[in-house]
Amino acid sequence: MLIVHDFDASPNCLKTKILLYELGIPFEQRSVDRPILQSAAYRAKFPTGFAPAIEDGEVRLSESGAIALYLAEKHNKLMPSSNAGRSKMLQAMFVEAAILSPTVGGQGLFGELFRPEAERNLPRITDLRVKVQHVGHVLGELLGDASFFAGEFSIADIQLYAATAKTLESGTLEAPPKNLVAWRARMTDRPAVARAREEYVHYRRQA
Ligand SMILES: N[C@@H](CCC(=O)N[C@@H](CS)C(=O)NCC(=O)O)C(=O)O
Repeated sequence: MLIVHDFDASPNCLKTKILLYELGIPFEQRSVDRPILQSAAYRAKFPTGFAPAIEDGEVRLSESGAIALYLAEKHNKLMPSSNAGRSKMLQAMFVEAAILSPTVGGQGLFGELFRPEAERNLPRITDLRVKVQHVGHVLGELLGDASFFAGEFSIADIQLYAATAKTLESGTLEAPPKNLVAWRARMTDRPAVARAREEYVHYRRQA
C-alpha cells in the first residue's frame, strides 16, 4: 500500500491528501514532525527532508508537484488529454511552485508572519505583500473565464488550492479577482477537499 509521510501543520501535505482522496487511492499515513524530518533516517529516504513524501513500492518521492504528476500519470486521471489543456495545467503548476508558494508560503509571507514580532523582517514583509497582489492578479488572468485552471479539473487546481485558499481566507489579497474567489468556493465544495481540510490545523473549520 502507498505510504504518505504527512505533517498536519503543512499546506503542502494538504495538497497531497486532496490528491489521494480525489484519486481514491488507499494509503497508510505516517505522521511526521520537525525532528523526524531532520533525522538521518528520513533524509536517507528523502534527501529534501520535506513533507509530503510518498513511498509507492520502489518509488520514493518528495515535492508535492512531483507526487501529483507521478500519481496522475500512473492512474491516468486528473490531467487533460489535449496538449492545450496539458500546457495550461503545467504552466499553472509551475507558477504555483516557482511564484505562488515562495511568495506566500513558509519561506514567504506566511513564514514571516508566523515568526515572533521581534524577529520579523519588516522590509521583506512589505515587499512580499506587494508581490502577493501581483501573484493574485496572475492567477486571475491564468484562470480567465474557465472553471478550472486547465479548462477542466486537474492536479493544477489541487496544487494551487492550499496557498491560494489561505491567501484569500486571510484577506491578504486587497482586491481578489472575482473569478479566483469563485474558484476557491468551487474547490472548497469538493468532498475530497472538504475532507482533507479537516485534517490540517490551519484549514479545519473553526468550531
Ligand atoms: N516544495 C515542497 C515544499 C515542502 C515543504 O516546504 N514542506 C514543509 C512543510 S509545509 C517541510 O517539510 N518543512 C520542513 C522543515 O521546515 O524543516 C512541496 O511542494 O512539497
